[in-house]
Amino acid sequence: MPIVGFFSENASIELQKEWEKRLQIHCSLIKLVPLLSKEAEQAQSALLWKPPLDRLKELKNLQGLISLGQGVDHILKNNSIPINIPIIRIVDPYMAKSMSHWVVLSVLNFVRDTYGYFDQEKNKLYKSRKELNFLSLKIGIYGVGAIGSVVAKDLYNLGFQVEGWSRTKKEIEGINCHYGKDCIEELIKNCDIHVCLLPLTPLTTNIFNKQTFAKMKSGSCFINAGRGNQVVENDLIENCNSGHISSAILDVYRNEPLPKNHEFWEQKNIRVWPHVAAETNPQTAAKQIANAIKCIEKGELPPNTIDRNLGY
Ligand code: NDP
Ligand code: OXD
Repeated sequence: MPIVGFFSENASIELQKEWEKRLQIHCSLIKLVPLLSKEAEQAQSALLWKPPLDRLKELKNLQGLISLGQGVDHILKNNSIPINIPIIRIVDPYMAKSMSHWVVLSVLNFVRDTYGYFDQEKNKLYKSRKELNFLSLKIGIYGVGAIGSVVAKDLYNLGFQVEGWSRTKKEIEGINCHYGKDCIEELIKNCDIHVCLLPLTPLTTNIFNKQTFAKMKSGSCFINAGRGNQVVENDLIENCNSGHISSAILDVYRNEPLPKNHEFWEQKNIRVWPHVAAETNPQTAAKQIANAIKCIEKGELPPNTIDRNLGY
């Protein structure tokens, strides 16, 4: 019987039960036990979101770690997981579409000046505002992987010009794709709306900083649903204060939950979302997780095992 250690930050026992029920549809023998319980000592695999990493060191039977999200930075955080333990992530088209909805919503709110109209409504002001011509707006998608490629295509189908950036060469119909460290400039300098959907790795940490913001067009919109540590937050605040970045829509932060005294809350042109752009859906993700658990039991490498050298 596969015993799986379960930990999801702030989650209730009900959530654990919900996951167990969903996983048992695909493998009736799977049993989830709390990662911090004695029983977890028998677990060969663990299903995790922001786990206490020290606890993993104590579980000597672990043969594989499964992320409860598409990102794995929460497991790799302090480099404590031995290289021979595979780390598996979710790759779920439901999440890609869900992210696409959030990015489209954010882009359209910027383009149609939704918040400007909300303010006018409060003051009973019936007046048109300056309209942006969407045909001339370029959107840069940083990270065109499982999620970013879907977002890029959906924005293109809405009539926007879309540029993509990745580590390796990509061909996506309708999207002007760039790759490699130096080519990030193509997006930074030429796009009006910047959307970060990158995984957090040493190479993407602090990638949006004073220098990158300075190179963006004045009045740019910045959207981040990748990871908070990709942005130097004080540099973003400075650029939002000066209006060089006219609007920022954020879903992820260096410290989560975003502290109550953080300046982002006060900034008029920054919108704060609580890391909900694309939430994991047990209904759609359970099959691949059950399969990963079965593979780990059999000593096989599951699909969507990350490359430890790349960190994603
Ligand atoms: P993928 O691994 O499928 O895609 C990552 C993309 O980033 C790829 O195109 C990859 O390039 C590119 N990339 C990685 N490193 C670099 C680099 N150094 N230079 C240029 N490009 C780079 O990941 P997903 O699309 O599944 O997820 C991306 C991230 O989105 C997650 O890691 C997570 O942080 C975030 N996320 C946020 C959610 C939220 O609710 N806010 C929900 C889900 C995910 P290449 O294709 O060449 O490998
Ligand atoms: C994820 C996330 O990585 O929700 O899946 O951030």
